[in-house]
Amino acid sequence: MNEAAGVPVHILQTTPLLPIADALLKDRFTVHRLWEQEDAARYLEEIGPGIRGIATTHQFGAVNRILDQLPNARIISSFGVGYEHIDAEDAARRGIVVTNTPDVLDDDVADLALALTLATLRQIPQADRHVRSGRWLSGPYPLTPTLRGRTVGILGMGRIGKAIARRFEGFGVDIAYHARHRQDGLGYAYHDSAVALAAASDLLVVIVPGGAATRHLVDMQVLNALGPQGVLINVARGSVMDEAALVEALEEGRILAAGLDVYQDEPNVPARLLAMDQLVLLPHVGSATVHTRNAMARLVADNLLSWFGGKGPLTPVPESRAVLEGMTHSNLIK
Ligand code: NAP
Ligand code: 8YV
Repeated sequence: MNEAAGVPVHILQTTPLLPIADALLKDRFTVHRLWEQEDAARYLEEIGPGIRGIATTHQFGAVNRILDQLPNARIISSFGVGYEHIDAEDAARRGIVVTNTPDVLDDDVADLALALTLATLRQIPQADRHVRSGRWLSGPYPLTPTLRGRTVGILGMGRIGKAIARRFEGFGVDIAYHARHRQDGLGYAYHDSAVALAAASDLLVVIVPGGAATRHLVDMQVLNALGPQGVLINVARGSVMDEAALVEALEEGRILAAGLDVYQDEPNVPARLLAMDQLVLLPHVGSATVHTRNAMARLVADNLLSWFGGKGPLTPVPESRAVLEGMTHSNLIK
């Protein structure tokens, strides 16, 4: 219910969210659950004009494809910090604000990046398999590569990149980075391209956003620059990585090993990656703790509650600034 106006506010929810978000949304809005409809297209025709806000997730994909049917929607609240599945500029042209869920997931994603790094270098899953399979009875596990003496290159020095860098500081390694801009006051070496960063590093952690601008930013040139002792950790998006080049680089020993949380075509992982033992493969679980996923789900709901309470969005994406500029408090939710 929009308490100010005393009329129900209709929200379209494209995909399931966690119970914490369901409860908050149900309490205040009339929620239309698209994934439960047998004929989604027909359902949208019926209820579309009445919809004023959208709650969505990465799983739904390109939400812009249904915006023509939602002419009165003014806000898209998306689960996840990455929002490359939404064309936020197109939304802005339609006068629609987009929100995502930054900050609340930084620590868990950074923890996972460090865990994946150590698991890859010290071959923790492989060593676990050595014990479980009984092979320890026939001999010790072989010696592994190390973090010691490595320079860690961080590709992307935003919220999560900084949280990862802070954790690596505790491991006593040198840290370098590349992003579009050099940041004043950061005590890490800046490199002006991904290739230059890889050449200066022997462990590359990728944490830039996905989308067209970063597609295949990590290509064969970057992998060659990382070198035969180099290790790649990707906790960003599969699209950032030229996956075919990665397979080739690993098979040919152009780099030593990799730890991956994300893939080009999730949940499909190429058989050639699955076949290699110098890889640690995770199923996109960077933020996947109960604590963090609940915080993300709550923020999806809170953005809608704040907007329809006339207080504006809590965490709008940069492309939505143009929509928000010029809006006064009184016309924020019109
Ligand atoms: P953020 O604060 O926006 O930081 C992004 C960083 O990437 C910034 O330093 C930015 O550069 C840099 N960057 C953007 N485009 C670039 C380009 N074309 N070339 C080089 N650098 C570029 O984002 P965040 O909150 O840290 O999140 C980063 C990404 O992590 C998300 O978008 C998402 O895809 C991914 N993620 C994955 C998981 C998982 O489960 N594995 C979980 C959460 C997030 P400037 O500083 O110069 O602007
Ligand atoms: C989520 C993520 O798992 O926030 C992101 O960008 O990649 C993850 O935290 C993903 O968005 C789930 O849809």
